[in-house]
Amino acid sequence: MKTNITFPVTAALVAICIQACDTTDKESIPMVGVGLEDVYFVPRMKKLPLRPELTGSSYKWTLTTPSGESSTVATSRSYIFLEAEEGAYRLTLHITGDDGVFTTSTTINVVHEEIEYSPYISKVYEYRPAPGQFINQMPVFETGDTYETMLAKVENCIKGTADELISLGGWGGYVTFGFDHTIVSNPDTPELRIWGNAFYNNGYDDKGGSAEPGIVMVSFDENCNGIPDDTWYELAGSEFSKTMRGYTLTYSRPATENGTIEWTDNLGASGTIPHLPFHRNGYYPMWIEDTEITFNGSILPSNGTLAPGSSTDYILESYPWGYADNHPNSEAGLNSFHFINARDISGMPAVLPGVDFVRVYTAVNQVCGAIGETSTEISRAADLSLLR
Ligand SMILES: [Ca+2]
Ligand SMILES: [Ca+2]
Ligand SMILES: [Ca+2]
Repeated sequence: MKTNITFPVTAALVAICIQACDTTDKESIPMVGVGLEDVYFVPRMKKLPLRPELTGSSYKWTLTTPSGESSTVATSRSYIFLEAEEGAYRLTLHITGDDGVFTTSTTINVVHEEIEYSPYISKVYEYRPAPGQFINQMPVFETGDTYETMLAKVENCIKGTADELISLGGWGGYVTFGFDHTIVSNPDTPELRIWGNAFYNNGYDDKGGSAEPGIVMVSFDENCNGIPDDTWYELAGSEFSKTMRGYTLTYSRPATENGTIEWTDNLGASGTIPHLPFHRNGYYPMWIEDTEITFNGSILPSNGTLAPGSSTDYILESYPWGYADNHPNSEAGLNSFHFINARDISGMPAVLPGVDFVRVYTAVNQVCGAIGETSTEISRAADLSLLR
């Protein structure tokens, strides 16, 4: 490789595009720097997307932290700077082209946010529950409600510390939420906690009672548009090796509001969610006009078993770790989630710089006698780094 040869451009012609990547304000116009800025300022836990206009055959971004540690952080043309710790970071980009290597550097000052972040959910993006005994109840559907009004109700339930449970219904039903900042990945400790309503039965030796495990998925807003339209990753839990991916299930609207819910899956199986005598509401989401609802995802083995000595009472056993609504809220560690467990669609480990969107869905497909279908509930979530 030739050295000591610069590109036939000057630094003034190199544009590092700066896009204000604030998921709370999609209207903010990207600020484009023409010429290389010496200094940038960005709040902690906010993304700073960087992309040179200069084209090369390869790129290398090297970051030096405030404590002086240097490492290569990207070898792609674009790089999204994201740091949780305040301080001055030195970023260098090497672009290799036909005529040699062009090098440019900048200082990025990570500063404290102007308005203090909330550790808790700030926005609910989607609520797509499957049918279930608590659907249209948690939250309550009222005449005139639409998808938008139901979404607002769900947000009121789980935003901040409101702590009102929402139900996701049977297998596949989900909710998608986010925070007022990016939860930055931390290889050393779990980053996310989710609250539900699981409990252990007294007198039962193993951990179990009402565990309704939900799979947690995470996504990084890599196109910086504030919308969950990016790649999703499943957080592997203790049952990952027994999890079947690529499961698809379709529920049909019953002929009458209080009718039995029928479903079919992509394995050729079919079944029902029977209507329980003590939950008289309709089980099919009443704001959904489609006559079928289809979900895709992973399915966990069933966790319901008949209680010892009983022919009617069920124990829903807790899986060891890695699922929402699977252990009581008093078990903080067992309701915490670590992004190092992210897996891509083929089940391979994936490294995420941070998480902007979290999705939880009911992960078992079972009906347990008089307690009916198993349905994940959640009431709150938090960025653990802001609770320490
Ligand atoms: Ca996006
Ligand atoms: Ca439930
Ligand atoms: Ca539950």
